[in-house]
Amino acid sequence: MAGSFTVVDVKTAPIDGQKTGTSGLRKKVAEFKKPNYLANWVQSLFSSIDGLKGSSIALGGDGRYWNKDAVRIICRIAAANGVSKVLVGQNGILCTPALSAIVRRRELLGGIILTASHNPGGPNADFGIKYNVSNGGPAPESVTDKILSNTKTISTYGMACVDGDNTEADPFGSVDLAAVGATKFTSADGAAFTIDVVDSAADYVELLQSMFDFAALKALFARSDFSFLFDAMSGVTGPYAQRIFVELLGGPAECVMRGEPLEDFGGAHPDPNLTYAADLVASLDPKKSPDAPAMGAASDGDGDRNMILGRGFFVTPSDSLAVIAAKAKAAIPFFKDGLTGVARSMPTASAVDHVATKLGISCFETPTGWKFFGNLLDAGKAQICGEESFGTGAFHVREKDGIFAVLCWLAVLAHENAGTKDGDLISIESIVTDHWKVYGRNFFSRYDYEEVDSEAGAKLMATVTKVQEDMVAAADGSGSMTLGDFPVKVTTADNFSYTDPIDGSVAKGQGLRFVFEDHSRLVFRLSGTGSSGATIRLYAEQYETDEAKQGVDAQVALKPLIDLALKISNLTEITGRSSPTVIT
Ligand code: VG1
Ligand code: CO
Repeated sequence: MAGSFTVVDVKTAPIDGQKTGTSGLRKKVAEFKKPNYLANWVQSLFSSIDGLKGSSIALGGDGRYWNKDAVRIICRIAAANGVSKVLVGQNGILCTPALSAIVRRRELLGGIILTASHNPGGPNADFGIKYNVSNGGPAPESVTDKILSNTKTISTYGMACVDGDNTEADPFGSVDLAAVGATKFTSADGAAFTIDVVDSAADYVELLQSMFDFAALKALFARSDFSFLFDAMSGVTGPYAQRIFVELLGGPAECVMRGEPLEDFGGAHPDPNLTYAADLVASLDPKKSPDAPAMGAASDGDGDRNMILGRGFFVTPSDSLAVIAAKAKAAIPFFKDGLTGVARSMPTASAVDHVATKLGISCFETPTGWKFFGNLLDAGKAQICGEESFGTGAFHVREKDGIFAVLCWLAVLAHENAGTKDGDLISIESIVTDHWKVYGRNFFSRYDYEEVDSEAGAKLMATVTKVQEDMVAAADGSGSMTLGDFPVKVTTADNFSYTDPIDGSVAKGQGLRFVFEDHSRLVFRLSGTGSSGATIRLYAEQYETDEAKQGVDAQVALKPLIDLALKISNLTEITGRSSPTVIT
């Protein structure tokens, strides 16, 4: 089938507040639906990329409300801007790591992801858009800064229309997004444009199959002492999980819960953590569920986050990263040549640092957000990366990858149990506690105060900055400083700044941190992914090498640090919040 279209320049004016946050532009659906809102941003994006004319790009989203409408609008703007082909995931769906895989494998110019990730979906909830560059990773700040400046000066955007008199109707409306296949169109001045609807899973699943020993994982699934439960949280990963855990690994159909992608995620918050995946957590708790599976896992709305659970045991993302890095070479074929480096975001607990030291490899500390790992991965300086926010990934794509992390843990379990008899499964809990014996335990917790008033958020950061300034001013030159009457001295009190070791770009103001002499840390930062108000994140970490003290509950171990943080920041008074919205 073929058709034709005419390019029309539509008049518009700048719209405030279109700045890309930690991971794309995220706003309420109502905001995105306002006239020209999406079109302004997309045109500003296209105006900032080199090589757009004649290029091919990928497009897909997490299936949330308004996903398909946005796909249609973006195709029209892409055609008007001279893009020659848009590869759209079937039904407009692509999980974030799958989009990254497609961009890389098919050597595309880039890709657009429609997601607000773990934020709720639906007509009254959130929508989001993000651009990934040719390495498959989120656009660096040099690109997002250009997009922002274009949003401030935009006066027209291009739109493919049926003809100059009919600017409403979609000239590509005949394309069935549910049917895989390419449809060609020609513009009035002879340019060709193709919408190619591609299988949402094929490239990505093949990539994962090439990285892991699926036969060994299948053998693990076949053991009677192993069982597995995956919570797709009604997000995008359901069909991918069905394909991998059920069809390829032989798990029972019930091993995927909430496997059907829903536009509003069933009204839930598709964020894989102890609060929002409470049903999964309860299913893994042997006190509540006597038949609790040996392993549980969940991923978020767009499939880039993961949570790993053992029977009655939560693996913190920081520990997960450290264990995967420690076992990668032996347990995962993709890493058989070993690692040259690992990387973690600054607030992430330093568990992986101890592994890097032992392996004699580099360990990089980057600002929050996956875009900062891109250069390290491209340059081969790091192969595995992670964030405390349930993000784990490697150099196979340039996004964090939820299902990849789950496969890593299955591979670790399969490897550790290669010699055990059915019935004697070495558990996830014992793998992690054994890890602590060797490397020490990094207790970690994050307190989120969501949607506080923006002014209160700014005031809190100003208060903590002042505390830091006063400490630094009072420093006696001995290299350590005092924080109130806290018994442990502070060695660093600053606002984290990062210089990219590859391109020298500098990212300032990435979080207020206090590092203590015993390697404990407190970090304060404001979220860059919220759609309204401010979300304050408080991170606490404490290192414990004494085996006898490693079994304590993290909240108990971290209480003195958290109390200190609340006191010095005056958080309760400034925000009016006596407790956080979410603790992870
Ligand atoms: C949060 C996390 C960060 C993560 C980002 C995107 O950002 O802290 O680690 O990379 O979300 O994750 P912020 O600025 O709100 O703290 V996702 O799953 O939204 O793509
Ligand atoms: Co996500």
